[in-house]
Formats: sequence, structure tokens, C-alpha cells
Amino acid sequence: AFDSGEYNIGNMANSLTLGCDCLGEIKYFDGITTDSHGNPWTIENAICMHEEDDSILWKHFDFREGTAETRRSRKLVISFIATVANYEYAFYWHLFLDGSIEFLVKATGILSTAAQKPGEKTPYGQTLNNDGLYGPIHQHMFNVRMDFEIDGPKNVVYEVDMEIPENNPTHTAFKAVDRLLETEQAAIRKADHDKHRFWKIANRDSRNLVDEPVAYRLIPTNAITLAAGDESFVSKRAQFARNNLWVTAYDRTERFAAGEFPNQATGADDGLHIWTQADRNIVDEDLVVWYTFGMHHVVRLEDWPVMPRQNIGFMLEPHGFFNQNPTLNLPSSATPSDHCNSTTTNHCSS
Ligand SMILES: [Cu+2]
Repeated sequence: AFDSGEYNIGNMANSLTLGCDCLGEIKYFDGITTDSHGNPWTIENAICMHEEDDSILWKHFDFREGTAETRRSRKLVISFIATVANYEYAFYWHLFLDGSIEFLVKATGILSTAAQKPGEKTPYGQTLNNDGLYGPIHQHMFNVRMDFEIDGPKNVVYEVDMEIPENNPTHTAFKAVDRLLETEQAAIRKADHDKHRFWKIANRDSRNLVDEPVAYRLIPTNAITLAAGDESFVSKRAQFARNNLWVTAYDRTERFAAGEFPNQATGADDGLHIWTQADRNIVDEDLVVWYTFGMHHVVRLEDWPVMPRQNIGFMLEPHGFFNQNPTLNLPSSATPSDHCNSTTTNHCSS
């Protein structure tokens, strides 16, 4: 099932309540959507924005002076939670003080279960009890469409891999090598842990301190692909899920990875795999980056009867976008009444 395109996940957004889903100073936004007849419909408090403490951002203890400087990280959290029948998907954008951006899906709710003969154990799932209940192994696939504008509309994407040079007498040298992705076909890529691969979206007309293009990097965490075989019906319909990275030249009609109308679609007409057949130039163009990730859910006993939330997501980090750490001017987060800031008996910095 396409939870976004078929179930219409936005219409399943919860109305959030203070103190349960978000904490602290909160700004709520209503969700304005449409019912099945096209009539406008408001979901009150569908989107929540608030700030959270996020541990330390940077620190250094000077062992000669006996002093320490610490700055705490805070993140601006923008979230909504959709209930899709048995399951909850909570979507979070985290905006950090150092320019990093995290996208997380928190998966929780109730497993979709199936029956087997009591006393038997299927290899295709986790037996949950001795009464004939099991949770099938399954996947949750996500694709995020990102219309990048790194310091302007003309961007490029590099694939960055670790490479080991041939002239390497101590066998300890390694380097990061940029490879420019020039066309849409060349930019259909998979993550590669052995090469410590990431992708870098850059603006070659905008240079940083050391004359390199300003850039953000996409860290491909939770970079799974579809487990179902290429010949399966699900794979033909969800071809976006067969690769982790897609890059397209911007077209305002290309909005959804599986196409505009996924209901009953065969996958033969629309979607990323169709658009990229044009193999358009993506060098110094207005680009859209599509990232496929997800959760390969091998069910465990602890997921029953309600599943502790599992985080699935990825990071966008400035990579030469700033000329130095952009958080040097952060005030110390301690307050006068805080034990961290006592000038006489400061156990945090003395
Ligand atoms: Cu699951």
C-alpha cells in the first residue's frame, strides 16, 4: 500500500494535544486539507513547532588552564503524526543551530499480524505467542523530495566515496573523492557503506573560504531498498524504492516519487523511473533530489502489543557552506541560577 498516495496520509494527521506529543513552548498550525468530495476540511493543531534541548553542541576542556567552554545544542522541531489504520508514523524535521537538518520518521503503533497454526513457526515472520499469532516481516519505504537551492537555483550533485590510493606503502592512506553526477540516469544510485558514501549538493558559482563550492551533504542513513524482487508487482509500482538516490531537473509537474495518481497504477506510466528516462542534464541546473530510505522491519517480541518507536531518517549537513563553525557566537546556555554557571563553585567548568 502507498500510505501517502493511496491512503492519503495527510488526512490522517492527528490533532495534537499539549503536553503529550510536544513539550514546552509550542506553536500549533492547523492542517487544511480536502475530503473525498473536494470540500475544504480543517484538522486543528495538526502540526506542532517547538524547541528541545539537544545535549552538547560543542565543548573543549583546556587542560593547561583548567577551564572549559561548552555550548548546548537546541533543535527546532516541526512535526505531525499520522495514524494509518494500525500504525503511527510521526514525521519530524529537526533544525539545528549549526545549520544541520534532520528528517526522522518515528514508527510506532500496532503491528499488522497474521495467523498460523498454534505450535507452528513461520519463517516469514516472528511468532508472537503460542496461540497462533505472528508478525510478518515487512518494509516501510519512504521517499523525500527535496527541491534544493544551495545559495541559488543552479546546483550540482557529487557522489563522494572513500578511495584507497595505489601508492600506499603503509596501507593507511585513504581519501574522499568527488564524482560529478552529470545526468539523471547517472544519478540513480545506491548507498555503499564500504565506501563510506555520501552525496553533496553544491553551488559551483558560490565559493567558500578555500575556493570550493558551497555545499550541503546528504548522509544516507537507513538507506534500504525494496526487498521484493524486480519482477514483483509491488516493485514495478514502487520503482523509486529500488534505489536510494535520484536527481531530476526541476519540473513542477513531477511531485510524487510513484507518480501523480498511484491508485491502481501499474507503474508503467508515471514516477521517477519514467521521468529519468529523458536523462536530462543535471549539471548547474535547478535540481530536485529524491532520497529513498526506510525500515526493514524484522519483527521482534518487544514490538508487541504496542511497538516502541523506531527512528528512521537521514541528515543534511552543511559541507563548506559556512567558512567556519557557525555557532561560535552562541551565548553560554547556563543561567545565573543554574549550577552550571555558578562562578564560585562551578563543577561544570572549574
Ligand atoms: Cu513495521
